[in-house]
Amino acid sequence: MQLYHHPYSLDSQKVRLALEEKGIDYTSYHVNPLTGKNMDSLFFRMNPSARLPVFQNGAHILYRTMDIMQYIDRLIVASTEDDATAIISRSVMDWMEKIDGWNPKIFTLSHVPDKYRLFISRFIRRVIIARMAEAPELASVYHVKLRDAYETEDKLKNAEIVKQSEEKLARLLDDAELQLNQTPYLAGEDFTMADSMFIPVLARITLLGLEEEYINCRPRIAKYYKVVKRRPSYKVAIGKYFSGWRKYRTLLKTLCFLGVRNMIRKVQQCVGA
Ligand SMILES: N[C@@H](CCC(=O)N[C@@H](CS)C(=O)NCC(=O)O)C(=O)O
Repeated sequence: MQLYHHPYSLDSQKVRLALEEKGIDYTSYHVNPLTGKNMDSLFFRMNPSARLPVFQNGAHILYRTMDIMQYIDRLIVASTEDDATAIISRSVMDWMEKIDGWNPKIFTLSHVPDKYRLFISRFIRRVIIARMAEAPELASVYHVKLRDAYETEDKLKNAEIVKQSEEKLARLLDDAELQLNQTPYLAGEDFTMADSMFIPVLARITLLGLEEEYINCRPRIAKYYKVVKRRPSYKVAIGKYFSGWRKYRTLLKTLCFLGVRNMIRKVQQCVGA
């Protein structure tokens, strides 16, 4: 089994947590969307949405996080005698759908300083155009991604869209706070797929430095977050990349790559001029 993912991708974190929790072994391929690696024609041919994560088991390729999560659960069913322990229950599924219903893109980008966001957005648009020239037969699908990038910039200028995304997150967190007042985990007494999907949302809030506003004011979530961060799965899928100085190392690697690329481009422009 192969997983194409990146530590920065929130949906990738959901799947990696689930795989760790279930003890499923897989080959990991990093595809950094911030450096446009998801636009490389080889990956793009397999996955024209260019979105992460992608899960492959032989000829079976899955592109939607919800599908991957359910597939992982079915893998466990197939390998255990006790079906009852592995089939996703209605309440777990309800939480998974609710969490999946919040798209972190606008929320995340609206909290990144304009200077960096515009730099990366411009860089990715250039990557798409370059890849389009290399693989003209994929031009129409690359065009969709280009349009996507412009549309995202437009959405970020629309205060109402940004507010809606914040409000949707706040509602999700309020519901979770109510639930965690009654049970230790989102869907009951045990850690489930719903928790694997929820923890990356909390980790994203932390990464953006918004814990005070979104987590600490909700005491049940704050307590739950402390508990789940002690799980080995959290350490492998998230903590390893984002705790303490490692957070800067992960970011630095991306920034170095972008900086060097930018420098090369400027040199090429000078030489060409
Ligand atoms: N196929 C995914 C979509 C996941 C998604 O939007 N992934 C983001 C990272 S968390 C991504 O790959 N963005 C890069 C892009 O849209 O080009 C799903 O249905 O859950």
